[in-house]
Amino acid sequence: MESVKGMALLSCWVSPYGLRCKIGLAEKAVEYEYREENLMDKSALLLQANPVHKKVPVLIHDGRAICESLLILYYIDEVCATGSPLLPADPYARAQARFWADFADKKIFDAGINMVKSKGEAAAEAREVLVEGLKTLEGELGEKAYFGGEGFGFVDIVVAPIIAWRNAFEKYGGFTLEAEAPKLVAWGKRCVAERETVAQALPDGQKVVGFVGSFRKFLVVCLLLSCSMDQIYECGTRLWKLKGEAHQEAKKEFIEILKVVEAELGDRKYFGGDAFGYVDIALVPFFAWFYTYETCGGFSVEAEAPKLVAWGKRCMERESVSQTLYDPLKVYEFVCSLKKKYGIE
Ligand SMILES: N[C@@H](CCC(=O)N[C@@H](CS)C(=O)NCC(=O)O)C(=O)O
Repeated sequence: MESVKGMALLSCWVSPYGLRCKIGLAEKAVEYEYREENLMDKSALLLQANPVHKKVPVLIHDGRAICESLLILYYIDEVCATGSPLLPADPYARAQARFWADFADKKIFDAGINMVKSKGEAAAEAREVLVEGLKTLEGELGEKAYFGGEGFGFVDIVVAPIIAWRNAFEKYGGFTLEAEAPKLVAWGKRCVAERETVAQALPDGQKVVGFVGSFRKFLVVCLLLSCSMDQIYECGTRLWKLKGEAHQEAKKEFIEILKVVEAELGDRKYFGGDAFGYVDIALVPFFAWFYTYETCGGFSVEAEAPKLVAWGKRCMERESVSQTLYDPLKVYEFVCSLKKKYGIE
């Protein structure tokens, strides 16, 4: 593992799990290096440091990695003599703090993130867990200033990232925290007003909303992409393998798929906009198959989905594509040889 002297935190600015570590490190007055990770393109260091989950946050201390945000907080509390202790001294109070930290993970953050990542029934189920969790957490806070009593402590650190995620949870959950758990709102304001460690660590709630919005779009594209790729391949195979009615059905279905994919492209240059991106990379190999599909299917791809053909030609202007894709005639010859092998015709 790349040698890291002292402490380094690998995280992503929006990760609630990473944010609680930032607050904990600030509370312990620990000096450390912060390394922002791109979760779409994880660093070799992150993959080496957290080979099991490959997730942030990871704390690296003198070359050794500690994974999982709660374990990071326990660790810094034990090894750093600076700042104030994070966990209470009394064993029973410590056990209680650990209980609520675990509760916050499962019922608030895991549920909330599941909710914003899903749709339909799954999103509704996660929302229910989240809202129930928030109410239960509010019950635990009761009339206290902080979860541990008068002073800001461990459970506050663990839960604090909700202050930044609140807007996103509200937007995609269709509820307001003020209506469901007003004391938590007041607690959040208190944390920001009274603890610089919190105010400085947390990103703006609207920035988190923007991030979640883009992430949801990305997920929709991934879903469309994986469905389209499977469908094109499966339906395209039926086009050259089957005859009669089944062949006619495959042809109809194939043209429908082409139209769905073309509608997603719209008037954009590439699937992601002006820049050639991963959706283009994933779909463009089919462009070399269009000739085979239209010859075996008895239709013209250009007539059915002209924008898709124009997109394919545009992609072919890129050397990375033109040098990689096979000549469409070669693909057709290959399919003819397969047909002979399988005794089709
Ligand atoms: N239980 C873990 C959760 C960490 C987690 O889910 N991290 C997310 C970012 S919020 C991540 O790294 N995701 C990347 C991936 O799943 O590939 C913790 O408390 O540290």
